[in-house]
Amino acid sequence: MSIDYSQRIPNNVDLSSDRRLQRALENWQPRFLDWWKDLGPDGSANFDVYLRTAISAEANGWANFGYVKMPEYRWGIFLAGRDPNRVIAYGDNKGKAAWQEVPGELRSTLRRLIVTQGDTEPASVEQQRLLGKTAPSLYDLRNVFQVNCEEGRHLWAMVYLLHAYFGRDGREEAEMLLERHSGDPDKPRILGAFNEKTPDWLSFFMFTYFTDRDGKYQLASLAESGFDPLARSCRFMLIEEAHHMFVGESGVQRIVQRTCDLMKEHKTDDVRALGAIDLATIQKYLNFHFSVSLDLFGQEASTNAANYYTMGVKGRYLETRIEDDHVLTDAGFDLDTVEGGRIVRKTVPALAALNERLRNDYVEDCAKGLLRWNKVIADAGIDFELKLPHRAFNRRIGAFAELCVSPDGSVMSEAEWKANESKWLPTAEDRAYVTSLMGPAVVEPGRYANWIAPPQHGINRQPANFEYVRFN
Ligand code: BYC
Repeated sequence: MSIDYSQRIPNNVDLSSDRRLQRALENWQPRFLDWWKDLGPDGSANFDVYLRTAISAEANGWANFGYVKMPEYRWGIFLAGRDPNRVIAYGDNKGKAAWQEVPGELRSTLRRLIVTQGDTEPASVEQQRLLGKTAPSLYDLRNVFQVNCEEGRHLWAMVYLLHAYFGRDGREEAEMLLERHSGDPDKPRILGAFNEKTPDWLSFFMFTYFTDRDGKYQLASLAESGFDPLARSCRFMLIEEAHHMFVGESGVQRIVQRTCDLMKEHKTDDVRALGAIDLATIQKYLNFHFSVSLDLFGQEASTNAANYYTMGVKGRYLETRIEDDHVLTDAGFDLDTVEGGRIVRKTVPALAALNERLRNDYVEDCAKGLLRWNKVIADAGIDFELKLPHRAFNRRIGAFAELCVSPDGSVMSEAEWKANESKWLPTAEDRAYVTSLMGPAVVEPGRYANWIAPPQHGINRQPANFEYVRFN
């Protein structure tokens, strides 16, 4: 079904045929806008931003580019098309028709997953709300705004499901999504990484590379859900998510490029003296964001994850392409865990290890960007390699949380770890340095801050000096 933009809430779910639901969402809409005004991109309400807006929920030709004032962005409800023959691909309900309504016994489980997913979306907007003040270019400013608007729409996607399928409980949960706030000591966001700060653009690019990539893997698993409206919501969200990860990967790459250019030109490692970010600091930020994002996959051994799978509410990454029985009751899975204070390899029941399996898929994907970043360094003839830290490094969730482990995987005493921490994670001084490079925003079209290289291409093939944001 095509998207109806004539409605107050654009949608492709025939919202006007359900007056009660439409009214309920129209009541939530002003609260969302108030939240956007208070906690969305700071001071941006009057800017004209060159944004893409979805015009169709299919994979090709879905976006339309044009200048939009962000509070007027057409947030709406867009689900990927329905396959009337879709069956559940795994678990106890394998082979049964996908559910169009929520099965009673799965109600609280599904609601909880949808709320956890929904909670991350406004959280990330809150985390990024001040970045516009220090944007390194109009191109980057436009990109953070695009990401923010789409995260806002992802919130709409989950709020629609809560309102449409979970009655009063769902409406209450939708309210709560606007009441918890990132870093709020009394009402924090649900997952750890979404209460961290995103105070500078290196953090932002690392966040969109590593944390949005968790989004990709979680959304892909929920896109396998037996609850078809959730699966279809996530399929469309995944299309939007790809741009966010591109922003992260290319952003880090441009910083690395600039650093390498300066190292070569001035024949020095000391690029801080030249106002750029040294490779060692980039590695520390990478260590932080990777380890915090690994926590988002949950415990290595998780009965929750086993239950989600067996019940058919959350599958594996690309479930239907995996060749096995899709039931997993007899299967084993090899993983690293902790025994007697040491990291040991063990075979555990595959069902219990589904979080770890998804984390493996994620780690493999993360490594690809590093290959590209390292190619920039190698092409400059510089002897340095960015590395993903060991998965046990700096963890708060799961078996490794109890161990002190270095980035190369050595287990050590807490005292030894603390003595080395400043080599592995950004120190207050590193953060102060990176912050000192930020801002004020570079607003001249085609100009870039000193610490980052220009992008290779413009958005929607626009020229290098394109005016992506007009301030009015
Ligand atoms: N922080 O059995 P376990 C995105 C809790 S990002 C705090 O392993 P499970 C985006 C857990 O809730 C994707 N608590 O849990 C990116 C559980 O609590 P209870 C977001 C945590 O359920 C960028 C307990 O520990 N989507 O879209 O298997 C920008 C036991 O753990 C954490 C989703 O996450 C943590 N890191 O796995 C914008 C998908 N980890 O039961 C957006 C939906 C675990 O003891 N969520 N706990 O009270 C899920 O699938 C699961 O909830 C999780 C956790 C994978 C997160």
